[in-house]
Order: sequence, then C-alpha cells, then structure tokens
Amino acid sequence: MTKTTITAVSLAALILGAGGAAADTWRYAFEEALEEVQGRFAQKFKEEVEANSDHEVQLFPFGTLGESADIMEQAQSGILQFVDQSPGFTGALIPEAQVFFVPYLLPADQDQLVSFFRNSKAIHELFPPLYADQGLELLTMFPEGEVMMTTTGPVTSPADLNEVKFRVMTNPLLVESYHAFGATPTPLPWGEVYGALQTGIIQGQENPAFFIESTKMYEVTDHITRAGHNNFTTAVMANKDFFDGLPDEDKAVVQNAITAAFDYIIDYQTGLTEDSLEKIQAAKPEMTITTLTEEQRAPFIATAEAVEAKFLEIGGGQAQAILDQMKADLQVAAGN
Ligand code: 6CS
Repeated sequence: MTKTTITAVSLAALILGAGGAAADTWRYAFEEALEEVQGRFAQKFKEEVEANSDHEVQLFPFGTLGESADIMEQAQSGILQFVDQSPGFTGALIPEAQVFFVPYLLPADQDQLVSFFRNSKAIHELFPPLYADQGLELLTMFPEGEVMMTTTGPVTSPADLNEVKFRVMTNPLLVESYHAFGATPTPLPWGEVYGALQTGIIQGQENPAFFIESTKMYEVTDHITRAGHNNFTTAVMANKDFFDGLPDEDKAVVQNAITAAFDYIIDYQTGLTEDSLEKIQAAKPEMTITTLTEEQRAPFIATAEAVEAKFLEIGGGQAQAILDQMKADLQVAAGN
C-alpha cells in the first residue's frame, strides 16, 4: 500500500468507523416562530438531543428558509434533516393527509384528542409508509389548538360566508370544506395572509387562537368565530435516508427527544387558547369572539358528510383505510 492509499483508507475509517460517536449538526426547520407552538416543540427537541448526545440541532423558524413548501423540499432533498410541516400543506403531497380536514372529525374534548394522537394506529402505523414514499420518516403528529375563523364581517351561519374570500392552506380538501361552508376558498402560503387581509384581497382566514394572537391577525380582521370544526394538526418528520443511516443509539436519541417534546407541548398548551383570546381582547376590545351555539353549528356540521365523501374521492389510494382506522382510533380515544 502506498502512503497516499494508507492515508485515504485511514481517513475513510475515521469518517465511517466513528459511527454514532461523530458529533453532527442537524438542521430542523418549522412553519412558525421560535416562541410559537412548533417553535417551542423544536426547542424542547433540541434541548433533549443536545443533553443526550454530542449532536447539535440548529433551528430554522418560519421565514428563515422560505415558506412551508420550501422547507419540505429542503427536507426531502436532505438539505434539512428535520422538518415540521402541517397536513394543511402536506395534503398536496400526500393526499391521505387531507383526512385532517374533514370537519368535526377530531374531538373537541382535549383528553380524547391527546389520547387519539398518542395511540392512533392511523398515525403510528398507516401514515408512516405514505410519508416514507415521499422520502420522509414520520416522527410524530400533534395538535396545536382549536381552529377559529377570523373575518372582517360577523359569521353565525354559512350565509355570512357567502362572497367571503377565505384564505386556506394549500390543501384541496380544505378548499372543498370552505366551499361547503359557503365561502370562496383562497389557498395561500402563510407569508401572504396578513397583507392579503390588510389590502382586502381576502376577508377571512382560520387558525388556532395562539397564532391569531402572535401573528396579530386581529389587527386586520374584526370577528372571531368558534364553530368547533377542527383542531390544528401538525407533523414532524426526518429526511428518511438520513434517519435510516443513523446508528441505533442516535435513532433512540431522536425518538426519545420526540416523545419528550410531545409531552412538553401538550402541557405547554394547557390554558393557551383562553390566554390568547384574553390577550386579543385586551389588545383590541372591539374584536368580537363568538362561540356558535349547537343550533348555529348545525349547518356547518351538516357539511361533514359531503366533505368526507370528497376525501374518499381525492384522498389517494389509502383514503378509505385511513378514514376507517381514524374512526376506529377515535372510538377508542372516546372510551368506546
Ligand atoms: O395557517 C398557516 O399557514 C399556519 N398556521 C399555523 C398554526 N402554523 C403554521 C402554518 O403555516
């Protein structure tokens, strides 16, 4: 062996042979700011990984690497090791993920909701192969809070949404759902929403209360309506080649950090909705916050069947299996 060959072999041994002992920097991007729910989750994940390994996690909040669609591309191509992208956007890539936009499917009860996310076979067994087909290791899904409409006009019935250009995430089933609610759905990336409301291009959007407060949506709308139609679901993934290539000890570090961050983010959200609504009311006393009565909700609830049928049409090859399993999981979460 020549000296050059020996050096090259030693170098390769150093890089490959070190296995899990090598300290790496892992890049993790998400769709929100550092102090919003996805950012809090990511901070907890980073803290856990760094406490239990030599690796460093570098966090990229919303806007630093582009929109949601951009960070997904970067994660799929391996530029990022981790990404948080909500089914509201992933539904365009994985049609089955649109199931989270069948209105009134997820329970309003927080304990049932958390139990569903913890134990769901649909999430833990059926979705991972669908994400894997897109080069992604699905690590977890978690809820971010009751979704509320914020609009420039008051809303107590679908008729009030007539002619309302209503921003939705870029997800075909969410478009269908707002059609069924009587609005004119307008899919937009997040970065365009405030400006579109300010300039009157759109007149409404939906999001959880913490996000309406932190992104100051109340400055450009006047009414919050709680129709109880959904809870915001998000998902954290790793680039699959990266994850598959990790030694077992690092896979365990990642999985344990995800479990710790899941528990943390559920605790963190206790009281968050009500606190956020209070902050909104304090910042803008004239903002109306209306919880629709059962009677007022009835026509919104009545759309669920048609939207579910649409999901089965456009939700991909596994749509029926996913929907059936979700319903079975929800029954278990409800204690039936
Ligand atoms: O509406 C959206 O697009 C955003 N909403 C939340 C709660 N998180 C990120 C997402 O981009």
